[in-house]
Amino acid sequence: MTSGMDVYGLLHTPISCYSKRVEGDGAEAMNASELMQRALSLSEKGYGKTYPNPIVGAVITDAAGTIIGEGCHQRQTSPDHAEIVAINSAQQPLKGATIYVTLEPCNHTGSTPPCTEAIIDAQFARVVISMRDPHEVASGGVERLRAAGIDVDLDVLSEAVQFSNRSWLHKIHTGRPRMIWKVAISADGKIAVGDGEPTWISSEESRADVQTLRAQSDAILIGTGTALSDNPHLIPRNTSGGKYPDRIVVGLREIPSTHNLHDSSAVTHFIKNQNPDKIVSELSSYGYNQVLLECGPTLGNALLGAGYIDELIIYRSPDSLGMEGAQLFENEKALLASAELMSQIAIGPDTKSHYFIAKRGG
Ligand code: AOF
Ligand code: ZN
Repeated sequence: MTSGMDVYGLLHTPISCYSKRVEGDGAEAMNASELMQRALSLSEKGYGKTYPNPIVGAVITDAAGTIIGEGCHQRQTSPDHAEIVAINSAQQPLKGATIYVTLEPCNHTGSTPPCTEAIIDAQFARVVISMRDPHEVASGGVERLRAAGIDVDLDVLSEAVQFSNRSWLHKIHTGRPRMIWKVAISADGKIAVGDGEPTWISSEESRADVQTLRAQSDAILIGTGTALSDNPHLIPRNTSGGKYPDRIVVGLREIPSTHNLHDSSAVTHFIKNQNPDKIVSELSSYGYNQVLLECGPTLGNALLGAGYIDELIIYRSPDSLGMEGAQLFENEKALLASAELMSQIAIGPDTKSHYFIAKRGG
């Protein structure tokens, strides 16, 4: 178990932008891993804004080690890859410069020309890469750059970068989005059973934290039960605008056209099916990297039982519900014992625990 502010404790909280700037003759130059850390921080600005593409950041230094350009990929506003955004931000010639990029530069013509060609044309001396690109269509960048006489270093900060891009990597490897089930439960593992009115178990602080989770996801999924009883909007409150996550409503019941989910603030897909395989196959067809589940126990446990939940985020309040509540998980003790606790932090009066369902390497 890890807790607190290590790299795994920063889940869904972008590592704040590295502020150390290099001045003068480069005597205090940031080392390769510090520069890659900066590229990683930049890439995280893309969370929720790049699907079906990965998050990618890039930093350019001159021969003295001074930062002269940087950028990240934000597909919703521009198809330009991070390398091109960084190159375009530089105000000086790039001959002999080094580019630090979190993902191997692409070697294909897709929405844009190959980044390898732009790097070769600009006469970079060195390319430092965190992780290689497993996406077949774009791969081969390292070989292309080396063939052009450019020095290429690999695997700088690769564990942290792979972790930050785990949803996209998961999609590339499995063909389906990474699914994160977020739940709020009482100290005794229960949810309120009520009269249809939304009942908040978690604190205001936890509910504010959920807004960040929403903003960093490509889609938010609920069942028709939640849609009918809570009439949610599912729009993150603290984003700087841009496209909001798609809304996915699963189940057979009709949602009246007056409900908030029918408004035009975000795309809504209605999946009229209760079969976990069918639900996930439709989600996969949309190309999402990450889907946040805010559904109730029936749908959540069905997807969990079918092996489709990859991560669990539990906001646990200090209060017990006793007889007033119903157990959320079918067998909480067994579930949590077999999961991997990645981080545990206090949020207001609540405890936020983040689990991976399948243990890494297990
Ligand atoms: C990105 N941003 O900064 C880098 C990417 O559809 P395309 O043409 O934009 O190509 C997407 C692929 O390009 C993506 O899956 C990844 O393999 C590679 N590199 N993609 O979206 C970037 N460097
Ligand atoms: Zn590219």
